[in-house]
Amino acid sequence: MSQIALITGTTSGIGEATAEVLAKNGYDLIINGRRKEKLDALKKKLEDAYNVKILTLPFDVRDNAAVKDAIENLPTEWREIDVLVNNAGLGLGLGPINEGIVEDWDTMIDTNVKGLLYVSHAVMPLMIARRQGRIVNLGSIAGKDIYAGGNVYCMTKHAVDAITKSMRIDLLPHNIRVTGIHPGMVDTEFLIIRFKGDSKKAAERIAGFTPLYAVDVAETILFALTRPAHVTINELTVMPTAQADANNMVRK
Ligand code: NDP
Ligand code: 8X3
Repeated sequence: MSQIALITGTTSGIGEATAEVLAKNGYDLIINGRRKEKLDALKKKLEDAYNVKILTLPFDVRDNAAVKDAIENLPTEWREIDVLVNNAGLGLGLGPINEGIVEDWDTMIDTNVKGLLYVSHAVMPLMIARRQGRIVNLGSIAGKDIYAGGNVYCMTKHAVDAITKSMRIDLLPHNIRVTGIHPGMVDTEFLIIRFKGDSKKAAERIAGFTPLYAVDVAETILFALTRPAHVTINELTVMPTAQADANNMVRK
């Protein structure tokens, strides 16, 4: 029987690429994001290309009532979730903390931290009942290092790192394996969103070196998921070759 993976934030970037890589490898998918039309298009694309089933589940991860409702009302055949990929997230702004915008801080904390908790809280009981499951949390190099102007985004990703480690301990008796994935810079819509549509600033951030592409991260996730049952990948940090850490890179 095929495994079922629920991936949050599949309407672009790493989530979309992960959906494609997992579909190609035979997973049936529950795909989430807020942009319903993009979810519908992805469902069609993946069902046409691969022999898998896809359920679209649009909700805002910040809305705990919507998250609970969506998971509690999953059709019976979709309730045995084997894999949860907590991917939905964003950065907003890159500047000194004293110039930060409080609404942006709220959005990042509500999405990257509280959203991940809400979705996990709804899905964990389904995994615990079956004594099996995998949770993959998208952290970042920003959850391992701090860089100038990263402040609140870095804080949210440090929180993801902390909660990933906590989950691993608390879910150990339930046979649920928990993996943190920590990418360096990836060329996705993330950059445009971070700079609020300023494509020049977004391009500058990855100028002069080859960044990661979303598929590179998706394949890293697949690697973690395809280890034998007795092996858990606790975490993987995946970087562009030109980037050593959050603060050191070579640009041409
Ligand atoms: P994208 O902007 O390309 O994708 C983000 C995805 O998250 C979209 O599908 C978006 O869908 C979804 N999303 C955002 N907010 C919500 C919400 N409130 N509810 C549901 N879905 C939401 O970015 P990436 O693919 O680059 O980012 C994915 C993850 O990887 C994030 O957690 C990010 O922090 C992390 N990451 C990114 C790196 C990078 O350099 N790009 C590096 C390291 C980590 P929609 O708008 O339709 O809701
Ligand atoms: C996104 C990567 O280095 O811009 O998480 O923070 S970085």
